[in-house]
Amino acid sequence: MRILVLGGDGYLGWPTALHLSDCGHDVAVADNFARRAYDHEMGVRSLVPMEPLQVRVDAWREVSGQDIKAYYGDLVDAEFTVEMIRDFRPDTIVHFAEQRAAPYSMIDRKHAVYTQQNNVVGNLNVLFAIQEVDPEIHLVKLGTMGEYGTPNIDIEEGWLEVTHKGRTDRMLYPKKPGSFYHLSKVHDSHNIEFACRIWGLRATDLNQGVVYGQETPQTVRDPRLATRFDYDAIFGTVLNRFVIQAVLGHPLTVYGTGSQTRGVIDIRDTVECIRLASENPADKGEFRVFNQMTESFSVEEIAKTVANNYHGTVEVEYLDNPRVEQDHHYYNVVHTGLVELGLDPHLLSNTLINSLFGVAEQFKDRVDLAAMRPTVEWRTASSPLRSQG
Ligand code: NAD
Ligand code: USQ
Repeated sequence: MRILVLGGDGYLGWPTALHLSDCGHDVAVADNFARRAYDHEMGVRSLVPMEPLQVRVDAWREVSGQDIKAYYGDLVDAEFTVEMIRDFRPDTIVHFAEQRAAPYSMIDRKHAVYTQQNNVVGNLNVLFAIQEVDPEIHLVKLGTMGEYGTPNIDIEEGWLEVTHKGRTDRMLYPKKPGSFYHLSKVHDSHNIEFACRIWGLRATDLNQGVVYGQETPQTVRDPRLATRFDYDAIFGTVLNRFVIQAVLGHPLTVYGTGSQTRGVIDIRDTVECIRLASENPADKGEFRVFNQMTESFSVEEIAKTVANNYHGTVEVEYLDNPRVEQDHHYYNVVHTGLVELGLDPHLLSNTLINSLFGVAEQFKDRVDLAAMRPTVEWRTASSPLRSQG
């Protein structure tokens, strides 16, 4: 298949492009390097050093003999988006290219507006470009489990059968997201479902849980193929943050009671889920939703797993939760769709955590400890960043 990976320079987009290329697909990536610019804005950097995209692509050619074409441009630029799709003529578009950090979207008005503009307009441009160039193209879009929030009923895969006053309908599952970022994904889902309904497009929305891990079988083939490892309080995700904190002898920063529960997934399963969704496209006119997570844990359980697997002493610090989120809530998620397509999940095991400890040990001297403490407060409309105060 010809597969275009939007956001192909990112944490997940790059390893996904390598996995798809390794499986024999003809792959192109596109990116505007916004993520590298946020690092400059926040004064942080990936724990693991990353090469520029062109060096990565050249290294992959050297290692595998496979070419990955690279497009540089912004999806918010409609002309760029449509011309790129016309040029590459993909069978499938995998769309990762959004601002993805909840804390970044909650810094202040400017960052909330940027996040929603970037994500919602970029996604709309992709939908219009598909309709214009070839409505048969299958869109595989990265959504998030955080679209649902933590309702007091089971979370289904995107749709819910509702009986109300004796009548029944199949409706989009109600959403209760927890940040302006998560809200941008809800808006995207509605726009995609509408495009499927009115234009007959085919789309898969992958509501992914929190990703952990850093290495895949392809990225370890050469250090130049490494993907990023974010550990700072804005972009770092919880398990990866706890791993580097343990290695540094820094207390694990559990927000609130740590009883809030999230769906999680290993990065090696992320790339495989994308392959499965791409090779088994949605039907014409179908808005298909999968919950892309393999297990759920409370934040406290994640902290304990990391602490129990580390050879040294690990402390846990319970910080006042800077976010507004429910604790001690019900959480039961249906996530059978991708397993039915063939996913054989890697569950959170000692092996994975141990390999992550190894990565963190190797690069711990690159850590900026000041970037570890949370600075973004959900309850205020403007949070001072450390560079400002
Ligand atoms: P990332 O920030 O590392 O990668 C996103 C890439 O998209 C970056 O390289 C960025 O430069 C690019 N990009 C952003 N806006 C763009 C635009 N307008 N035009 C072109 N390129 C643009 O993020 P990630 O962790 O790889 O996440 C990828 C996707 O998966 C996101 O949509 C995110 O919401 C979703 N997701 C991530 C996680 C996670 O834990 N990392 C979990 C669930 C869902
Ligand atoms: N948390 C801590 N301590 C920390 C960091 C986080 O207790 O040091 C807690 C948070 O309060 C939250 C949970 O851990 O309850 C997850 O936080 P996170 O920062 O790891 O993840 P989140 O903000 O939810 O966002 C990440 C990705 C995002 C993706 C989402 C999937 O950045 O792109 O959409 O995971 S989900 O959580 O399913 O919505």
